[in-house]
Amino acid sequence: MSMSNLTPIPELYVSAESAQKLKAEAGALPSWDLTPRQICDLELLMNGGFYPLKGFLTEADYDGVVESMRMADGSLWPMPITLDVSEKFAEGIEPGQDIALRDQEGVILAILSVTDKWEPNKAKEAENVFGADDLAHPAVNYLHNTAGKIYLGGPVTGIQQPVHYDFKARRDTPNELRAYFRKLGWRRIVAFQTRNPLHRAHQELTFRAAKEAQANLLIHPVVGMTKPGDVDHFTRVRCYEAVLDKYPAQTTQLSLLNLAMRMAGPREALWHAMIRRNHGCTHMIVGRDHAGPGKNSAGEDFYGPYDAQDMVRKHQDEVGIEMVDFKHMVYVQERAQYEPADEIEEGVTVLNISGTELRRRLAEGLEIPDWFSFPEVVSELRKTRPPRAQQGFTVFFTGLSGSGKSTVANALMVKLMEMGGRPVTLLDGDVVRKHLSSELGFSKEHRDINIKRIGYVASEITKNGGIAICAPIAPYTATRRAVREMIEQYGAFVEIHVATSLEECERRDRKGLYKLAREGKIKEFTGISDPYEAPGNAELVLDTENVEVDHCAHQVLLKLEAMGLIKG
Ligand code: PPS
Repeated sequence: MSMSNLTPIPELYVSAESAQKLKAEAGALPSWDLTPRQICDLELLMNGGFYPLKGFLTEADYDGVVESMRMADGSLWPMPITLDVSEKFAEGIEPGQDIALRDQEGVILAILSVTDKWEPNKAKEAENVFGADDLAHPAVNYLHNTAGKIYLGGPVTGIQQPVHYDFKARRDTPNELRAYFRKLGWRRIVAFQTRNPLHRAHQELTFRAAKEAQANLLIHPVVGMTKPGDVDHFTRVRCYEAVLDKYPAQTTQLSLLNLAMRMAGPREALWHAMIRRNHGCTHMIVGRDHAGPGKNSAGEDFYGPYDAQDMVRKHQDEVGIEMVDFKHMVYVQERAQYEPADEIEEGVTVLNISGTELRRRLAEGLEIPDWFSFPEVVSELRKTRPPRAQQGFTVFFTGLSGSGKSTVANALMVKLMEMGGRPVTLLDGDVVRKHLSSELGFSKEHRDINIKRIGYVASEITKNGGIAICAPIAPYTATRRAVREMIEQYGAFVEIHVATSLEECERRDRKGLYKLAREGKIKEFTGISDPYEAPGNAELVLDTENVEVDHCAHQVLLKLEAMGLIKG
């Protein structure tokens, strides 16, 4: 790239005046409601973050990018930026047509002039771009299970930026950052890409990297979409702001990047480097296993630890950004300071706290020493991840009709209320069917809808720090798993199989339903004329035969205590 790192970069926006006019005209076009990931991609396309792209990839560009990281004209680009749509939507669209791209509230952000429409070979895209067609990779999973079947490509005309309500002052377009660097006279700028909270080691390594490159530092965290399970960006930005104060004044800037990461390791690192170049940076720190997605389905790493560094090093001249090695910093107890791990002599005491250990300490409310992180950062993390005994959670009873789910669930609720501390809600099968699912019957489809509604309410309760106790039959394993996944984003999911046998339930027949079911007067009755798939991985299995209700509820309390969810 011949242009200086600080001259303006081409954007895809039209003038404010034309935007007004286009927007009015675009109302009549077929319109596509962008997904959250597509909104991230579109923002960076329009503001020059994805320069030299001028729109969503055409088929020829896509083929080249997937095959060899080169577009049809030979220019380097490692990541397919494609507009995936449903088959149904694609049926009505032909090349030559314009479509309006809308955000999730329906605001028109851009116009796509469609030149290409095709069905991609997703298995090939997965193999080439992500290294394996393995659903354990979050982007491969997205490709097969979330993305639409058809891709549309063509140039984009930008009308307006996606709206953000959070941290507005910390969001900068490439040209805003370039102008800022120009104004401050910054010529050499090292970018630090991150999706995690920064601790002291990161602060030390980034500062050292900037010093060694005789450059200023840009902390450039991703706030668009990161790896599922990461600390949410609201918390992280409050942490970054606290860390920003620790750098010498005027050396360092913080700016938020609305990127949707793919966790594509080497290709992703190169993509990150190009994006940082577009934002006016001259250097970028690349670490071990940069943008790695974790383990594949065979339990091995998707990429080699230095693949990302090799990739960026190989292309850095062509991109116009220099890679800076990420120095692994460790705390040397004797000297009470951080030092690069490869410069430390034998015999000194090196301290470290792994990510897993940090999460354990947060979950259990244990000490996190000052040498490891800044107190302000720890306090933000503690607010978001309070100890387990203060977090919300869900207890999910499952079992046959008449197994005793409701009785034990009621006893548990009373005991938890007696202990106090968190609000408790009981979502009993019968209660739910009265208030949430009164229109539903007992077909597989209706049972699934019913359980997913319960799961949704329980996940909201869990998110807000309460205790949800659910007691439906929930006969299907896959549906219970879906509910577990929904809830585990926010807190623990404790599945309890009330394993009273069918014979015993039928013998008790408390509601007289089994008799009616046997007579064929109730259809699709669980255990008689409809299946019950017993859980294989429940946290607890309760046998209620010849056991007091009180004792069953007590067993649940002991389990909750062992999991750290309540204090004994
Ligand atoms: S499910 O499968 O989880 O959606 O069922 P659930 O919402 O828990 O509702 C079960 C209660 O509905 C009564 N009932 C039936 N159960 C099973 N199969 C059929 N066909 C049926 N028809 C009515 C029954 O009283 C269940 O209550 P519990 O408390 O489980 O005995």
